[in-house]
Amino acid sequence: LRIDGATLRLVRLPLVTPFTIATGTMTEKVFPLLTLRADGLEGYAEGVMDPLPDYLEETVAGAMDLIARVLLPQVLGRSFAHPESLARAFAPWRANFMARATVEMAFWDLWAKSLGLPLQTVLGGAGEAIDVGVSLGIGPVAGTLERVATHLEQGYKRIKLKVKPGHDIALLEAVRHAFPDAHLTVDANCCYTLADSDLIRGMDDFALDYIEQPLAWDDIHDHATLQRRIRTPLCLDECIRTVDHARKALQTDAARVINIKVGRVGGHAAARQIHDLCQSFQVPVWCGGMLESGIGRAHNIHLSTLPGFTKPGDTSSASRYFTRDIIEQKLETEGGRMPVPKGPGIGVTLDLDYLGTATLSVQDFAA
Ligand code: OSB
Ligand code: MG
Repeated sequence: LRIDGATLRLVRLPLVTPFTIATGTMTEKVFPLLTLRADGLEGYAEGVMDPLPDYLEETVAGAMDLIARVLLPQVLGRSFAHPESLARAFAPWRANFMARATVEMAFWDLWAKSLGLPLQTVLGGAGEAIDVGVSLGIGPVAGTLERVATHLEQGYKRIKLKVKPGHDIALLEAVRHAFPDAHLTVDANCCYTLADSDLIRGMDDFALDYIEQPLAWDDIHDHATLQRRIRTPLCLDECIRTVDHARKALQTDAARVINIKVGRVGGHAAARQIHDLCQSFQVPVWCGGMLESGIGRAHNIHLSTLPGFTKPGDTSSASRYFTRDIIEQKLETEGGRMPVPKGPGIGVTLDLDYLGTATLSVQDFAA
């Protein structure tokens, strides 16, 4: 399949409600949106990096530059028989897995469309819908209790509470007391250190399914130490950017669950390898999110149909994030299940009208 053109947009979508995590508050989603073209078909993907290096080291500006100046020139006018050979073209570069994923994922969509198959089928997944939960940002405890109640009523399969120092044990006491049977987890986005081990051990009292990424974004070793001190399983997110990171975490018992974000690990090829590796360790995985638009969400949903994704993911209804999405389809859950978009590739199409309004810049590339 020869890539004969590309369009790189910078897109901005206002969020319905601000989203606060340990590292700060987001009020809008700004992201690179890439279109790759071949044989009259289009493949789409978005980058999951933030404007500032507050989740991982990548930034929107850095990724836009790398995609436009380095990665696209490497693939334009070239033929790739399989997405894995495209991923190999990027192997010499250091890190920048989110920028690579943007190009790699758009090619998976294009390649699946060239075969006339849904993305889930070419990835090895199956099924018409996936189980999802919600990720609730940091806010006053009373408001969080209300949001937990409404989302449980809507059928969401798991509630993930964002925590940070000073907004942790009291929150868990209140939520667990009000919802004794809820499937609960927490996500700390790296805001604790091993000096907080006693506090984190205190979370063992709340029957959490797992504690997500309590320690530093680049420190698998300290997570292994922490896991020896607590009963609740640790789930790694930020620490896992490559298959090798996953291997080291599994071999050292630093992660008993892994949050796979396809946009964080360089794309679907690596996401699937991490999934396979976790299966061989009998470690469950689930698909995280980065407040993506419908394009990124569709990719996440297809990936989530692989058999090792046995825990509910974060790809909840698009209407929780945006008043209007940049795709024509509506990605909404029904009783905590998100339907897999049908048709070739990711199965969703751009709403070019609204995309025009939401676009900050456009660059076109020809082979
Ligand atoms: O750590 O999983 C995270 C959102 C932005 C940055 C990091 C994370 C998150 C979420 C929200 O938890 C997931 C979503 O609803 O898309
Ligand atoms: Mg996380």
